[in-house]
Amino acid sequence: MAEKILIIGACGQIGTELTLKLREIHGNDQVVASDIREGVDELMQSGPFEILNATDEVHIRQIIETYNIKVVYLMAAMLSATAEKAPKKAWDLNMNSLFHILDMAKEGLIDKIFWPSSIAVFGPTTPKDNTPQITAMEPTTVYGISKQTGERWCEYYNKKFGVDVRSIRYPGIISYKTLPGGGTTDYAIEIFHEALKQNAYTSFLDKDAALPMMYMDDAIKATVEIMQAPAEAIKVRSSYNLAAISFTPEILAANISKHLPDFKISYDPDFRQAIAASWPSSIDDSSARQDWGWDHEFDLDKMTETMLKGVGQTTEQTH
Ligand code: AKB
Repeated sequence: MAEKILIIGACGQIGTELTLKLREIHGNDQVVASDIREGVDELMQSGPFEILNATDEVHIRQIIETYNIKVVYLMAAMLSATAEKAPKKAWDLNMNSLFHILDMAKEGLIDKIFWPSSIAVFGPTTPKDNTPQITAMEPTTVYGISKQTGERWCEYYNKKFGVDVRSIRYPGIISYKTLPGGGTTDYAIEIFHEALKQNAYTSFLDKDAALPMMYMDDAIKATVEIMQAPAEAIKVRSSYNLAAISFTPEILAANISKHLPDFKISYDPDFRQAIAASWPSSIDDSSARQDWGWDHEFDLDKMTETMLKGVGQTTEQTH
């Protein structure tokens, strides 16, 4: 029988699309979605759902035992910008949820874990361009510190206890089905909504703040592929660098202008600019490409066209 899957944080930006994809692959009843709140109709109506606080160890165990879960995707986390406003709460959520799942795998209750890391593990002392897999990592945000610490614990549980935990350092993920929640890279989504609503956008990052980004379909493809790869192919047990496209707000705006010639961008950087400035501009993901065959499909043009179409359709539906 196929292994049952639990997604914790299923209603967030990545969790929503990941749940739908895993239900398509494994069957709706095989994939249990959970979150602290309910999600979009498509997710709520397509399979089992449980309200779950990711820090509630007793409740997680209960769900895992009830559904006989063998694989967990732990997508719940407080992202970079929000975490700066509630550092202790962010640390509590990001770290305790991970420990609960790692310990359940150590006990043999579950067989496999996916846990997302982020480009936020890097900091001002990291080489900015083509950031290597192994390099200086001195994150300056609470979110980055929690992800770097999490990576160390994942590797430790793998080496010491044989826990099969797999991870990717997501760049900024761009999508339209569910809005992102409190990240520094969120401008690259807001810009599409505002461009279609009022032909103008004020960016909270500087015009030349280059960051690594990826369209959602590529992020989901990577997540599914790393989990399907044979265990011996996954040589990095902290987290893999992953890359697709890199651009600045100015470059993205110019690309949107190809479709909306009157579109205007202005800049009013806030505290998120300092976070962006501490992160890489582009990423070397050759380890992921070599070890488990990662390859991206969406370039800047394809992503821009898909976003304009997708955001346009969702806006029409809500009016
Ligand atoms: C954020 O901006 O916090 C996230 C991330 C890069 O992990 N999108």
